[in-house]
Amino acid sequence: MIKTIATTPYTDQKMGTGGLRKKTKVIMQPNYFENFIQSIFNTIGSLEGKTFVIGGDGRFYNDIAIQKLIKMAVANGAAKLIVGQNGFVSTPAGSNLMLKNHTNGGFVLSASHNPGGENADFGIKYANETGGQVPTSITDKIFQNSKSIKEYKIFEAPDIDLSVIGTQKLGNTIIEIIDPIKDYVEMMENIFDFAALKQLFKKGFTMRFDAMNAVTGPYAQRIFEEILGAPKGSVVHAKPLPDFGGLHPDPNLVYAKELVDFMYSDNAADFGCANDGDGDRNMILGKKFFVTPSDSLAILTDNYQLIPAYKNGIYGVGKSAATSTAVGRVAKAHNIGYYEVPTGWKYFVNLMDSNRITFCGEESFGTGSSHIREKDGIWAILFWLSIIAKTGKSVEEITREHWEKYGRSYYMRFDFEGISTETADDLMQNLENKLPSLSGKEFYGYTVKDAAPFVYKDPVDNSTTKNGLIVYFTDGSRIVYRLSGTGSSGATIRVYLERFSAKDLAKDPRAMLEELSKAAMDIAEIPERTGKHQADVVT
Ligand code: G16
Repeated sequence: MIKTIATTPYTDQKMGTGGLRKKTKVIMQPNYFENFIQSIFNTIGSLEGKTFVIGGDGRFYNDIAIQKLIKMAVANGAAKLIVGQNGFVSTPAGSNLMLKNHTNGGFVLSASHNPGGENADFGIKYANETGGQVPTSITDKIFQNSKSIKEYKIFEAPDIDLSVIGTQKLGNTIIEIIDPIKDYVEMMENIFDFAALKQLFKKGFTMRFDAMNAVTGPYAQRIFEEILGAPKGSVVHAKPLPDFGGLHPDPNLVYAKELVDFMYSDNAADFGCANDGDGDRNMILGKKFFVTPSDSLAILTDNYQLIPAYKNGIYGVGKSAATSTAVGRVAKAHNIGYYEVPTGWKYFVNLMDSNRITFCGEESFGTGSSHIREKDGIWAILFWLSIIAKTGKSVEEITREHWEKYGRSYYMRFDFEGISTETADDLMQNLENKLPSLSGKEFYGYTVKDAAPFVYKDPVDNSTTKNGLIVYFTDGSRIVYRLSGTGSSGATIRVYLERFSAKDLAKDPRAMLEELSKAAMDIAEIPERTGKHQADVVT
């Protein structure tokens, strides 16, 4: 039976860079989740005849939220729901299901790389028929709707058993419970040369994949261990847990420490990698060697011809403005399109749909291609393994040869966390106001060439987005400042540093960027305004 429930609005349901992301307890407030979902349904109009994909990364509250979501979609008249078995679907697998089944979009319940648990974070990523997260024009409408919502609809019924694969009906809606891994594996087999990868492992190649107790463990076990023949146990932290076993499932040098320590030990595997909570991010390591995400994007792009799905050519490549310019040099050499967009994967969607780009990436450990409309952690790993299989070279050799050919962008990101929203907004406003006066000024040996906000005009829908402030120096170095759009409380200021060297000086990025980081602190008056003399997280 369809029930209409009266509700009162919340005023904080604005989606950020990666959907709606909040403390779990905020989402658990009475009607909070329901209000948000109904606001989406109200915004997109009748659900009649529409099909959605539904899943999540298995974090705490996933099981309860998914039942509510299914029953609300039924009450609102959806024709069909494609649901991952036990409520699990990784973000890239979800995007694939949306595209493959020609759906109207879907929901992945995840706060991505944020920690999970009752005292941690929960989130909702909402995608439309593109298979990618909706543009700001729609998220703005959903937010407006959420501020005046008065009722929501839910179908009254016992919880659905999500453990059994097959089709059932609830109200007038068909509910298809699927194996969320099968279609994803098929897609990967159509992109990469699996025979060559099997050969690689046959020859004794070793890898460690850290799934961080999050959604991709079972995907990785199926692909790398069962299909490609990597030794059993190559995938660690493989069982998805509601609190990720206490891990912070963000694959970077700070949070994937166990993997990093292993890869820098004398027992290291030939290849190390990790994914985040919902499987869209990746980290790549060689023996005692780390590849920055910006370099990874450049290296994958340079090697596209080695992959069967791309060997006939790629349209172009996109990167977020904060990502290093390394891939720009590759795009130039290959004479392909090159686009710089604001932070957030949704900005790549129009570029992919209009055949402007094939590959894209962000410094925040996201890499992907137009096979779907989200970034894809396992795709990036299979790409790296393919390069290794085809060239016979190690991760370090591949990267060093790349620097030899194209020069090296020394790159680091500094995050200043837990700052009050007011302090962070003031800092950014003050910096923006003084940008025009910076030209010609010198900071620790670096002279400012130009400084301006980053403004993006989408070539497809002509919308403009302002995101971050960039200071350019005369030697080609850059500092990018922006506020995070994914935090669940307070504000995070991100500062991105880049320094180009035509030759690899084989130096530690920290040493190469020491003066530039001092300049970054001074220019934005970070110590004076935040009381912080160093970043909380450096990646
Ligand atoms: C962060 C990253 C972005 C990324 C976003 C969403 O956003 O900096 O590059 O697009 O997370 O990523 P995910 O889908 O993995 O959560 P922000 O705004 O916090 O910098």
